[in-house]
Amino acid sequence: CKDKQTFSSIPDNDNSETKEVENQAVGSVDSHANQVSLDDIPTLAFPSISTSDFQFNHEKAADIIVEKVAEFSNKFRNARLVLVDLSHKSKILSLVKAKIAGKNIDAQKFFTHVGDITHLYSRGGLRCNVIANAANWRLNPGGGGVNAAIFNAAGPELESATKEKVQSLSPGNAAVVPLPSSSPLFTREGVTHVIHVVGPNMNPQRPNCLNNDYNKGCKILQDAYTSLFEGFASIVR
Ligand code: AR6
Repeated sequence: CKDKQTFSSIPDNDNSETKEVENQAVGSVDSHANQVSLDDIPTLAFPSISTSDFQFNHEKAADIIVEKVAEFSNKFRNARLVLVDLSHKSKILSLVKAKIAGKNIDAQKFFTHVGDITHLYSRGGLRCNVIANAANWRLNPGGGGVNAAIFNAAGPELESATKEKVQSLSPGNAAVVPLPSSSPLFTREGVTHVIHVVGPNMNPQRPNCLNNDYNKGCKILQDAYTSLFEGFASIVR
């Protein structure tokens, strides 16, 4: 099985995903093969919020990801959460995988994946109908990192859909934006929604820097993931 979804003994899912598995409690049943199509399972792919440009401490961020995934993943009867990063050398993916081992989290409902979040299906065979964006408070396409990648890949459709929905977002909050079906991310990757999330900023070169105040920072990052996962739950429902 190429659907590598465990944390310690099996490396990240880095290429194509097995599209069908034996019938489980998730997904829709194919009446002919009596199998479940993984493509049909609502899936949120999310990057590690704040840990690159916003310079948030990776150990603390990993603790919060694990805490929030543990809180939410088993609440989803029929949905998956996937933490994504670009490289096999990703420190945050390694930390999360180490910290999650031994926790009571269903490996079908949460796993990690190495790849570009804008090409999860076309290059990795992983269907994710929802992707999260580590956004800036203005919800501008610019900057770098995953924000620029998602706005570039989605085309002007995402910018206009975002502006229709919300003008700005304060740290710790998320906004769900339905993606117009003309967007290349929709047609090529099957992404129907983007959830913008603004995390805490520890980078003095960026707005709203918390000056190393990790009491505030951790609270804001927890709120950001809560808001992200609740936003995803509102789509799945
Ligand atoms: N696919 C998957 N993961 C990615 C990709 C990608 N294409 N690009 C980056 N990552 P960052 P932040 C990972 O810096 O720290 C922007 O300028 C990356 O390796 O994108 O929250 C915004 O406008 C890291 O693990 O977001 C904001 O101003 C994670 O995504 C600011 O950066 C987040 O890295 C937000 O900074």
